[in-house]
Amino acid sequence: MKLTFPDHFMWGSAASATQTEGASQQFGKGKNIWDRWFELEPERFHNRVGPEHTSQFYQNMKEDIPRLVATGHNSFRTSISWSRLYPEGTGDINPQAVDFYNAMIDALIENGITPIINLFHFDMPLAMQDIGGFENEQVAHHFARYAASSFRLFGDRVKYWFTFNEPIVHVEGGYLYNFHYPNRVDPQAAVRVAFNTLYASALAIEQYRAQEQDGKIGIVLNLTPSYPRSQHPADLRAAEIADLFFNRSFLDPAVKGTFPPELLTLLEKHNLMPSGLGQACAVIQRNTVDFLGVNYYHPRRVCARHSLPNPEAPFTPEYYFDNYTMPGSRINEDKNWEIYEKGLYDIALNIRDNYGNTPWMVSENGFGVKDERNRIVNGELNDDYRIQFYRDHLFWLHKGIAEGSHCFGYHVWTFIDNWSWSNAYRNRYGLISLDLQTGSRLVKKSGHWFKALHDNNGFDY
Ligand code: BGP
Repeated sequence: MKLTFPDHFMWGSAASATQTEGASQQFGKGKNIWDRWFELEPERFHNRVGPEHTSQFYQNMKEDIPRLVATGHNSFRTSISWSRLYPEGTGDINPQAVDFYNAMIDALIENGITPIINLFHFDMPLAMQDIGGFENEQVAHHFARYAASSFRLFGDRVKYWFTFNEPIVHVEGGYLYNFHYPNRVDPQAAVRVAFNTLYASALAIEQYRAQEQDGKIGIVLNLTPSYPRSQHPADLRAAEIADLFFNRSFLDPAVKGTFPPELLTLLEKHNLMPSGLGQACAVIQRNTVDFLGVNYYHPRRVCARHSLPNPEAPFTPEYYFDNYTMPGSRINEDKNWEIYEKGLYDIALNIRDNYGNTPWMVSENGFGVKDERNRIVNGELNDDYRIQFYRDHLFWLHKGIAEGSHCFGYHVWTFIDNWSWSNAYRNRYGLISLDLQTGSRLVKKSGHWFKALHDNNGFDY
């Protein structure tokens, strides 16, 4: 069966500034929270590899961009590093950053690749974190100024923008579960950070529209469908609440401009509602997205809690459910993530039916593998497992599109194996394998397969 995708479908991959650029404290860049955390606790990074040791896109950009063409890209998402453009987060612009991003955008376009530019991928400038990060509403305004400058500098050529990548992740990591700096467990702060992030996103969208640039702006959300263990009312309720906290908390305000009333009720019940939100809510309501990016790696399965929660413990959404491993599920053991391709179809229909069929793209989907360099034989890396993963997800995506969901692109994570936060190079995801010692690049079998996928705008399934 030949699966063909809509005309002008966007094929490509996603990456981010801090994960690829290297030169993390050179060429005028200010520190961000990753530079700081690595200085403080290098042992929390896999093999003690920090943000300086990335694929060095800053220096290799001119050679790497043709590799995008060789691996089937007609579009590519990366981010601007806020602390490279504004070393202090606000104040003066770093002219070297302007030169670098101009050269990158121009080179992408010269190679026939549509640039999709994101403004924030977990990388808060340290100077902004030092004044409270998104706990401080002022930082939302600084973000909007940085966004407005980016539109003014690059918006003549960049026509697809994202404000944030997976904004719930810096909330979870930094303020609930301790896997990002500032490593706090503070639900009150988490809610405020989440709220001010949405406010910052809406302010940036407002700035974009004010510049009348004839492009589109959206947000990337990691929508992880919540599946109940069973149809028992308690399990169904658990799944509904997980969905409220982990998906609808950002999806509803981003697309509809409003928060799910039940989420607000739950936050009130736990005394977590921030005060003084009126004006910011109006900004969020007025500035919904033109389109969505959806990152999908794995589903979430939940069931009713087996024990009563401790009412005195710091609140986390798990107050209302237990995570659940479905017997018989297929797991990527290297990540301990379930593989469930149909999740992409369920997302497609959810957006079609409950979010006004907003245009969207798969902005990340990928398969991380440990010690993948050991699989190189005679100079080739035959990552058939990854091709299988893409094929099966694309089958379900195609079905969702055939049934009317308005998806216009599919990006994998990622282009060249890249540094991934505290996991560093633990899990390799690239279409191209990176030798950490020499920096040399090797196109994996999936990279060649992706080129054919792009050239045929589809594949035989
Ligand atoms: C996504 C992030 C990416 C990337 C990816 C893989 O959620 O947007 O930045 O890191 O996950 O992550 P890991 O290497 O930790 O498996």
